[in-house]
Amino acid sequence: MTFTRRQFTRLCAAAGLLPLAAGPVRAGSHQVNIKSMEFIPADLAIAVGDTVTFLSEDSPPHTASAKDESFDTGKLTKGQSATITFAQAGEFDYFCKFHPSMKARITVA
Ligand SMILES: [Cu+2]
Repeated sequence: MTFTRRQFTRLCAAAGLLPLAAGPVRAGSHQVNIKSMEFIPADLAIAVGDTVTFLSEDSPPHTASAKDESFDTGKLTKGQSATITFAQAGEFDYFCKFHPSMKARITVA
């Protein structure tokens, strides 16, 4: 029994033998919820290149603003979110500009 090239390719694909095209490594994505005047989680460890989406689920407006000014979500009202990409390693302390007692940290390694 002989196979045409097309049949052979189909057979291999069906058997899962064809290597899938290797895509770029996908950066991780994380979420910080802003709720009851808190960033949750308050301490988050991520990898360089990952993204963090800050989602407000709180009635008062909030921001997630880096102490070193490396990022700032701007004002987020309930239901709004902002996504930040962390391209540099380091420890990033951040706070809410409206409620400076709200503090949290993202560690990028
Ligand atoms: Cu706030």
